[in-house]
Amino acid sequence: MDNYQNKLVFVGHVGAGKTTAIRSISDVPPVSTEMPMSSEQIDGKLTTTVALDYSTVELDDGELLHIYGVPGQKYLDFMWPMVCHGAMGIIVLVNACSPQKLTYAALMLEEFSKLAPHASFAVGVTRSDLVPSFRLDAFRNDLITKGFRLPVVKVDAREPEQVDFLVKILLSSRFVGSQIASA
Ligand SMILES: Nc1nc2c(ncn2[C@@H]2O[C@H](COP(=O)(O)OP(=O)(O)OP(=O)(O)O)[C@@H](O)[C@H]2O)c(=O)[nH]1
Ligand SMILES: [Mg+2]
Repeated sequence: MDNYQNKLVFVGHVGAGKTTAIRSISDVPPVSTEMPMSSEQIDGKLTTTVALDYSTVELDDGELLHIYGVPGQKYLDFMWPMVCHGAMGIIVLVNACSPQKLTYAALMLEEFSKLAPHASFAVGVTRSDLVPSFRLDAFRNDLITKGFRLPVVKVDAREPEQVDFLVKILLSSRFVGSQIASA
């Protein structure tokens, strides 16, 4: 029987940085199925993950964390329950460049909190360096207004230290019991 206790899931829309984040912190070469983008490229991104990303990372205490990346598009939602089953943490990645970032984040949080009611949640905003007008505190407040009070941080998915920090925020919130709190 698999042990799902140490399962962490990254979810987000195309280009949110799931594959990049998982690569950044993996101890082993991640499993992912990259295919050329069928529609127009997004900011030079040439490939998209057609199924899941999967990898592992060893925590400081020797615990092995299983990390999955799952697409956030609604038409792929059949994958969500199996990936989320028993997950202890879910990180929603949103692309700061996306005009729909608030809608996407709220939708993901709503859907995934139903699928993994015992998981801890955090939101990572990627690519904020490309949007000088982006304000993290305003985004965090917008999520609170929509009913989601949880850790929200900027993260450059290409930077292992930043992704590691986000994972640590999530792991620490597990001990203080911060499932999604109603605002
Ligand atoms: N400038 C900038 N680029 C970033 C940042 N975070 C991630 N990226 C880039 O954004 C792109 C994210 O692409 P992926 O990691 O493939 O995104 P994904 O979520 O796996 O996308 P799909 O598999 O298509 O659903 C990559 O080109 C990263 O290098 C950031 O904070 N700043
Ligand atoms: Mg991907």
